[in-house]
Amino acid sequence: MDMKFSATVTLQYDTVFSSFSAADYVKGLDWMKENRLDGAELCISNYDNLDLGKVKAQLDERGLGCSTISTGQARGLEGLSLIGVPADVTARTQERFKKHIDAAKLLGSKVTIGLMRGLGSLDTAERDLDELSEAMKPLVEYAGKNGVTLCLEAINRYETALLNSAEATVDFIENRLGNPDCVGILWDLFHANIEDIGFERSIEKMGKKLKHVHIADSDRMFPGYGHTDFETIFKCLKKNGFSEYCSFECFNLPSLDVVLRDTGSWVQKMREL
Ligand code: LER
Ligand code: MN
Repeated sequence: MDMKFSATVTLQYDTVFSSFSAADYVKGLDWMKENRLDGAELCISNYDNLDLGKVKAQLDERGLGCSTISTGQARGLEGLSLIGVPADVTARTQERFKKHIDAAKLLGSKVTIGLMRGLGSLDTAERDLDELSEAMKPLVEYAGKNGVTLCLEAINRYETALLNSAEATVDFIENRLGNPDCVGILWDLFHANIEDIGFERSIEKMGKKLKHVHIADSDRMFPGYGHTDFETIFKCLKKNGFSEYCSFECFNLPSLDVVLRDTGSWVQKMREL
């Protein structure tokens, strides 16, 4: 099976990572279909006023899947976090992740665990990781029971003290979580450019644990406007049999027009490598 491509679209609150506002998300789905993407990465903050059945129908009508649910908005909006917060906030965060898992089951997608895991600090990193593995236990059990994959995102040191590199994330999954099948890695090429020793080395190290890729150049612009060598990375992903989603999560830079105009042809180029 070949790898698939998606792009970020947000359902409730605007984000710099989407080319469409939340109010215009259906236009975003149309654009993805026109540009022959395979699916949408959906930013969902909460389920209070969300008709998930309708969203699923809108994806289906366009032949689009959902790659993963991006969950981090509720950290800023509601202060949700798995660690470093009072027990009742951890519990509410776990409940929110369970709702994401239910939604992912319906959509046939994965669930991202990014900044909503908590930020930790350099001084307390060991304890923070213990706390995180404890807080993740019920989520891992629930995801496993429901056949949903949780994607732990490696995020650079300027945003969180926990799980910065691909290597650190592999180590956490193997040695602290007990290597469950339902937990994999979201590898963001922007963060990897800052933290990883080498792209190819990381792909090899992650192996089958690599479940989702975020596409952005070294400066978080659209591919080709920084110094990341995408051809080499994508050839290596293919050589390693990667058949999950690669999803655009870049700024609308150098311009919104460039992103809207060039995504389809860039994806085609990567497919043909
Ligand atoms: C989310 O996928 C991410 O990469 C973070 O940098 C967002 O703050
Ligand atoms: Mn990312």
